[in-house]
Amino acid sequence: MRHTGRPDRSARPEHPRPPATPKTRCPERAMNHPATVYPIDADFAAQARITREQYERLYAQSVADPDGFWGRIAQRLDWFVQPTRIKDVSFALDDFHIRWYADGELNASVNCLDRHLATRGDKTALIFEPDDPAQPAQHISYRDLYERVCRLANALRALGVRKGDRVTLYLPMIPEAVVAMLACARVGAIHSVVFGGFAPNSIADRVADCGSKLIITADEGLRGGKKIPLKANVDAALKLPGTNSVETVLVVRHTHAAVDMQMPRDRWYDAVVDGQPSECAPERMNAEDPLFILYTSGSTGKPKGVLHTTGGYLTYASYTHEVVFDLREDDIYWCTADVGWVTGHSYIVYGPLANGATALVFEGVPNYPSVSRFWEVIDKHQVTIFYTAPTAIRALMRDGDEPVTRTSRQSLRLLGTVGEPINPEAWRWYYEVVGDSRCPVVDTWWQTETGGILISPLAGAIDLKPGSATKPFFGVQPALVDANGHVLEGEAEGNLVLLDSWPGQMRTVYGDHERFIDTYFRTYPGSYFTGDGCRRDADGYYWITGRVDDVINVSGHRIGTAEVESALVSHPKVAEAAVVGFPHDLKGQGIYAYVTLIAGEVASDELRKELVVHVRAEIGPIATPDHLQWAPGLPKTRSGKIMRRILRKIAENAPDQLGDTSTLADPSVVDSLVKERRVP
Ligand code: 6R9
Repeated sequence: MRHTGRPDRSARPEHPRPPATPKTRCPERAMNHPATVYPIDADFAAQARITREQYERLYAQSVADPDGFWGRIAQRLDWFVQPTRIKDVSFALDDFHIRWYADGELNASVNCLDRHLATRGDKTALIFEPDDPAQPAQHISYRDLYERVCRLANALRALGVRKGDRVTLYLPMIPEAVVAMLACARVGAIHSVVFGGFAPNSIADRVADCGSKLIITADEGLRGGKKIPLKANVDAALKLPGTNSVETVLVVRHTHAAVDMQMPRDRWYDAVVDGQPSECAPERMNAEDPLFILYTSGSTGKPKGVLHTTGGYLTYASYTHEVVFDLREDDIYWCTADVGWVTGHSYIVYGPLANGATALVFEGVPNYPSVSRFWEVIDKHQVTIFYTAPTAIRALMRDGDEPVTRTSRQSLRLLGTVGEPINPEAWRWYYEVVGDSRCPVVDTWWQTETGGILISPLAGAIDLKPGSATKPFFGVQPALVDANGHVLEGEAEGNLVLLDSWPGQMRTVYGDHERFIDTYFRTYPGSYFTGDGCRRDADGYYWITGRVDDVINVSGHRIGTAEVESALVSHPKVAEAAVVGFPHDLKGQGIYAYVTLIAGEVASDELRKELVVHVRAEIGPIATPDHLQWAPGLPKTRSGKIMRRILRKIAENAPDQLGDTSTLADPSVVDSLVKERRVP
């Protein structure tokens, strides 16, 4: 969003120590609550890649000898130059560095394509299932994908894109999105995928931050029968300041809608790709050369450009994909995420394709044309592994069992979830109704910053407890700390940190290395701070309780409260705004905004609607406030800091738990906010 300079949020420190008392949304997550255990399925374990004994042994090895372990794992990739330096990491603030495989050279697109051609050239790499089920699905073989990527990579080079240049991708969930990512990787350009649901201001911020030279978009997107004006949004974004770096916009013809083409800037994708050779020499990349930037929300300021590099990220994405999903050669694997999120990067594109898997790319939504769509697609393409978000499960659960049970789903053998804590009730429905009590569920905890899954069950090795992300992946060393930074042992609840690095870890915030260190390494010196609260039970299982910072997780999408606040205050009638999350049945968390108007402005339902529309236009529909309450005043300390703890309690409708309000400059504002609360 654009910053209007009013009011200044930069005063909020980036690394305060959050209280180690994350809120609990389900009883199983609370201390001392016995959880149901689903023992390892014997049939599954009999053929699983990792058994219980192997998990224990490999985990111990991975922690005792990271160089030996990760050196061996890196052999799964094809390298131009084999790495000999494996792990070179220090989280110490006076000697901070994170490097993996630093003397290795490789190319990610070669690993996802070229090396499969000899053995898997005709194997389907991507199955494309369009938004409209009446349109034909497409099967794209590894050879076909390779040729498409090479043609686009040649076109990018012809347009002047060189190693290290940034390219923004603003595309629907269509095969070209995958092609574009891999074509960037082939020529060494750093892609920055911007989710198709973001508004022009958000595109402009992300383009400006990384100085993109080229944008690839489509005429329109299509989701649930609705058209999304992607090209028009890019046009609007490029009128905003800071976007002059963009020389070229490539436009994929998707819906064939008429769009404005501004010559010579705008070019049709098919026109530049046609006639390009179907071979393209890959750029040799150092393992630590950047692969991509992905913007994600933090607790302060504008979204940060999370930067991942080539060797460690690809090793980690491909290895976790194989082990966590227990991948076999004939699997049909479907992850329902959008490539605009990290889940799409690691577990639709890089992990599966590096592993030579068949991945389904779905353009649509779970409830179009009916709420059986997911299950129909599973039957249609005989999907064996299905990976989705708790919010989708909760939404579909509302429609009852029949839309599920009228489909077969016999092909399924493993289910996964990601993005937010799953409540045990939704877990059980997923397990019993969707998976017919036959398919283990892997609840995978990770973050944009971590590049791949860090905590998850391995279905052949670890008993399942609904709602728990269970145990750390190889090489991952989680710890719980209290507000003073003391590491808690045994059964405990606290803030989740990671004591050491793993190859998929982000390397920096693009253009702001200090912000990277400040955000993740200064709160608990010597450890990476995740921003999540967590409980460890007596069996050593991890239960993520949710964010403990000012990040709201709406339907698995991260939204910074500061972003929504700055969108609100950019409206001329708004003096001040404070935004908090509150528990929401379907979305996990909803967005609750408190707004103080400029003196003389009159609160009305029309203005409330106008402000909601304004936020959508500034950021995008995912940031739509669920509730907007007029606040004649906000609870502030005498030094002027907003006490969000109190606002959270009011939004949660727990006015009896406001705690100490004595340090407020004017305690009476709290009473009036409680009285005026918007009852959902
Ligand atoms: C992959 C992804 C990261 C935040 C993370 C946490 C929440 C993700 C979760 C989960 C509980 C899980 N989260 N997976 N919480 N159980 N299995 O979602 O990345 O968009 O960066 O979000 O999502 O709060 O910190 P990202």
